[in-house]
Amino acid sequence: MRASELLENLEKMGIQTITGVPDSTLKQFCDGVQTYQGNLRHYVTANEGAAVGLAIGAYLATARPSCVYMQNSGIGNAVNPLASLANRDVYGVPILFIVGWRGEPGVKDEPQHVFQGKITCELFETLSVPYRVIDQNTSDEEMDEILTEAQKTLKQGDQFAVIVKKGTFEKEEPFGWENGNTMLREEVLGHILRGVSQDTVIVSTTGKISRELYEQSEKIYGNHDNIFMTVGGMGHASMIALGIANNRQDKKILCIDGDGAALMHMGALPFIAAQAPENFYHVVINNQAHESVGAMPTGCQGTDFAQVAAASGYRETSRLEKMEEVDQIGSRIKEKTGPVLWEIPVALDSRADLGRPKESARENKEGFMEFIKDSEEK
Ligand SMILES: Cc1ncc(C[n+]2csc(CCOP(=O)(O)OP(=O)(O)O)c2C)c(N)n1
Repeated sequence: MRASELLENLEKMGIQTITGVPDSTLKQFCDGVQTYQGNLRHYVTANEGAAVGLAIGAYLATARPSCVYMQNSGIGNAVNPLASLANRDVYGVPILFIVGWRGEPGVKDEPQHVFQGKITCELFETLSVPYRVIDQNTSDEEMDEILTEAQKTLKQGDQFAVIVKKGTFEKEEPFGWENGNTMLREEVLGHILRGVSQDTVIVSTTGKISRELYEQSEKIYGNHDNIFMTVGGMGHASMIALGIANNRQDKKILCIDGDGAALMHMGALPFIAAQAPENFYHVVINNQAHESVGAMPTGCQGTDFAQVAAASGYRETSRLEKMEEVDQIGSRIKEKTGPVLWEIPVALDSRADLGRPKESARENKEGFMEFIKDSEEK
């Protein structure tokens, strides 16, 4: 199936707005959305619930349904506005969902996708959202049938979901763009690791940042026990780091975030600032994109995270544009009182042969908890 054909069909259904958060299963679809020549308005929102909000507003203004796309990990973010606003027992707002299915039962996937994958269809059943599953064998006629069924449901003011299996969409011309930055994310992470003392507790965000940190740490130190990888729960790394910081004031805690993840639950910044944890340090690796899932630009490319953190009340913030400045992070953590945030602009590149953690998520949790245990407890 070609993304452009599906998008044309959505337009024929009266859809004018398409909004969501990118996904790896939907990478080809997302590339197609970026390069689509038709008349759809496209927005990448900060999180999936925000996309539902935008869809509700667009409906109120135009009486037309919108399309909301997401990875199934994002269903949780969408549930609140869906159940308590869009549902027919409240306002009855039609929305067409396109959902990438990671962790489909029987298909090998990463630990963070297994349970979410298992409950994906059940969740839509619970939400009273009828759905159909498509894959690479879905024919044009079958797709027409599905969209006719969707159209009927939308006309009644209800929502409909199309759940997309891996490999459904044909390869598109990738949406090529540059962000103008030159430092490579993986090199920046290596430099941070070399600079910080090994007893620093690191909490890293969802996606390739954690995978690159893992590999760099294994390469430099032969272990990764001081790193907690937030493999799922995108956007929550900084609150996890805060939870550790408040309970272990004898340790320095460094959260390594992505711009897309920081945007997803941006309320964490003023909250962290209000708690004023003196042992909390925050890095935002900013490539203006969701690089891990295909490099679609975030919808907030101009955001200056250093300024946002400063306005939120962080004790100190700055933007580090040179590797020599990145090298100073370790000594600054020693000298400075938190919360401090450093924004680091990086290019869009990543290695094609980047690996994944070899241990199970539970093993990694246990190694990490052993690492942060009080030395007296050990
Ligand atoms: C709630 C949720 N939505 C979407 C995803 C899919 N996803 C995984 S990593 C990622 C991109 C993260 O972007 P950013 O934080 O900027 O880091 P980058 O990949 O650019 O280094 C996305 C969208 C997810 N895991 N969870």
